[in-house]
Amino acid sequence: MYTTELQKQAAVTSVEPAELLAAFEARVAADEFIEPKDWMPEAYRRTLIRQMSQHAHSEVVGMLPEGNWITRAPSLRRKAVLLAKVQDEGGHALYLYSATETLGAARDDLIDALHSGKAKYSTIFNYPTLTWADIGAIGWLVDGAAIMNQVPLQRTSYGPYARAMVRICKEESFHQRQGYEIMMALAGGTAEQKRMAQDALNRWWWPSLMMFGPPDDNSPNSAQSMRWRIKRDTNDQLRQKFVDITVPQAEAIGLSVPDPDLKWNEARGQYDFGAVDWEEFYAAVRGEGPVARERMQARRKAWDDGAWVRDAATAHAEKQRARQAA
Ligand code: BYC
Repeated sequence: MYTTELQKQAAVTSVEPAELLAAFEARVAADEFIEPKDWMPEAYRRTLIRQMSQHAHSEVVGMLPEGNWITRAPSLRRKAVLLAKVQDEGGHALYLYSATETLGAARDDLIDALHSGKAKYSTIFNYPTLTWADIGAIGWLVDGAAIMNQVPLQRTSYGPYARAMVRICKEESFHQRQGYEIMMALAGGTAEQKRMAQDALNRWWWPSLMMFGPPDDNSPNSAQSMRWRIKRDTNDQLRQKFVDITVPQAEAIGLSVPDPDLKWNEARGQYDFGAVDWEEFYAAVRGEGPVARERMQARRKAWDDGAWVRDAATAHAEKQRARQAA
């Protein structure tokens, strides 16, 4: 778990030698990447394990709402695209779990934490996907919000996390476009299709704004994560950017954002927007979202159903190892 004697000593005694800490901070300040074998403060390592594993869990749980629509996609083309997108999310989780393992975390422990409800995952995936338009809204808004958050993470201070983000962002960008294209088709279709698109936007808008996390003055982790350059922008900065980019996209396809207080502010060069319902957000964080229970049940069932695959893969690897040794 610990790659150098100094790391081990520092972790065991909780004493972080001042010169190591100073060197670490200087490297972060110089925008150098911190790599797995480098010394790092315990709290930095723990913060990364928390954020990266929760990010991985979000990708895994995020496969569920869209997975529900693979068999019901309205055409073969839509089905093939959705299948590829959901597979991409599984891949993102794998890169992120692997990157988290470089910090000394065991994958089984991370997965246990998800299944026992100890670890969080994004609140957004505790909302149901009621119509096909929700698949458009998820791609456009949820993946759109994810990109807004993840593009800066390509320059996060921990090397393996930053590099995982490069590939993830390329794929998320395709996901966002496929979602917007679904919304464009629906908004330009029959009156009923346009109504579906508007209804999906109405239901997904506010939960998408919540994805960026609590407001800055109520975000316990932000200040330290910004200092360590784990986070490169604050929750509120990213939320504002998302609103500014997304509102014109809604207007371009004739949909309206469900916020009576939304107004362009000429002086700021940004939109003013209404208050997010933070009570709803905290309830979802506590696992009380509309379909939170179903999501965790589906996740645990998938894990149990997949036991034979993991057993077979382990047996196969052992056989290969034994053959090579012989
Ligand atoms: N949901 O101090 P804060 C995807 C928690 S997947 C749940 O601001 P931080 C996709 C937070 O964890 C996208 N919990 O925290 C997949 C903290 O509690 P803990 C997922 C939330 O970490 C499939 C507490 O609230 N993206 O796009 O500085 C299909 C206080 O918050 C949420 C990532 O994970 C939330 N929304 O900032 C389609 C990005 N927000 O952990 C799409 C990586 C906050 O102390 N993560 N909490 O117990 C991050 O950038 C940061 O962790 C956050 C939160 C901005 C999310």
